[in-house]
Amino acid sequence: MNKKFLDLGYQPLANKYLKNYKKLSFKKNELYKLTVGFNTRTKLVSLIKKIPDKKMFDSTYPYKSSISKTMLNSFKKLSIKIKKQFKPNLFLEIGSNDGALIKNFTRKKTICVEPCSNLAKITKKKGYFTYNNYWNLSLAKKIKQKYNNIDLVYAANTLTHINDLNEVFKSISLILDKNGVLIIEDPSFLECIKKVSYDQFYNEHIYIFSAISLKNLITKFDLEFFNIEKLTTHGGSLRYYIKRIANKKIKVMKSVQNQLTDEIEFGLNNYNTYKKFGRAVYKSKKNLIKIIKDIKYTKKRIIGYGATAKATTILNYCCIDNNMIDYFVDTTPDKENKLMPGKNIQIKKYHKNLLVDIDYIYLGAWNFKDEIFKKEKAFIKRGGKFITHVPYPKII
Ligand code: JHZ
Repeated sequence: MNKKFLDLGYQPLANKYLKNYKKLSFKKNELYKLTVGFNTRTKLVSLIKKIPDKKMFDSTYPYKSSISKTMLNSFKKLSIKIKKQFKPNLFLEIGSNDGALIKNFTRKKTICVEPCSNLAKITKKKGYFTYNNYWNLSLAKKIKQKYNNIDLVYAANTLTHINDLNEVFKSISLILDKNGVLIIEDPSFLECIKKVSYDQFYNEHIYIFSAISLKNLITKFDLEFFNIEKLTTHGGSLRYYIKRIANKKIKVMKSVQNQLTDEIEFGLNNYNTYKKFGRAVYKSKKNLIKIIKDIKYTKKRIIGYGATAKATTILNYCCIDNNMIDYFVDTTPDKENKLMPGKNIQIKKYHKNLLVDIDYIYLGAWNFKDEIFKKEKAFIKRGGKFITHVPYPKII
């Protein structure tokens, strides 16, 4: 049974940046109720109202994984590990985006799957074989007819965006070699709850996995974890290494039980933990609004840094508009001169000069705090301050 524990109000689609301001309406399906539930049987956390994938992932999807050095480094490191440890014959990536990971592999040995045609075009242009498709059973059957030696499947920040998880894993199981390895990485719900990073919830993130819930899911497909790595990316993620249960050549590492134990001890099996998180979110909202209002009372200027999907949740839930935040800066070309979804806050193409007479910066991309702080030494040196809501609203 899916029991609600969080209500983030009416929210627009997170990655739809409009050029001109318009008041969105839920009657016209421009705003959707964003509520989150915990399934007491499967332990899976999911949005209660799910949006059809075609509405979210289309030919205008703006997010590019290559936009940050942090992600490029993380993918580079992983590619070295994959080549050394698994030596794959044929590598398939689900949700290859702009090829931030795949570019570390040779073209002959790779297959990309990407539903957004603007992104699929990028990897195609670079010479990587790319299926411009959603990941589903009919695509998996097509791939299976052509290839029978896919021994590594990888998906980062992708599977939690797909509604039918049973179909997702059935499809992976169909194409994966019997000794093959599946690697998945996604934000960790344990980290999300510890950091009260409720902005991980927006319409694209249909699910947030815990190791407990993912274990329950993959077991149905005769799959099991053999390693779980903790990552600092995207605010604290887990990288799950998965194999078929029947494959005894690969040993299951201690890290698997360690993660499961940590989650059980924290109470992730328990609905009360989720209800407590819901209350912490409400408190976080109130405190963030107070910080921003107090600053505005002193007539100081605040801008946003990183027009993230996550920031859409914050702005709309906390009712923050351009009376509070003057504008956002962002390096993504497709977000330039557009507005934060649901709000009248403009996004400007990042330039150092835009920070010159600014007193405070709200960190929309708090998950890249280290990278941003390194870049904005001059702002910090002259006394500029950052505002964040993670792990609790504060000025840094
Ligand atoms: P970032 C997206 O979420 C959507 P978002 C998606 N659903 C998902 O799961 C995650 O990515 C993985 C900008 N930036 O990664 C670039 C700067 O301007 O936190 C991006 O617009 N300057 C697929 O949008 C944004 O911040 C910088 O120096 O929440 C970061 O977006 C840096 C480092 C970033 O994901």
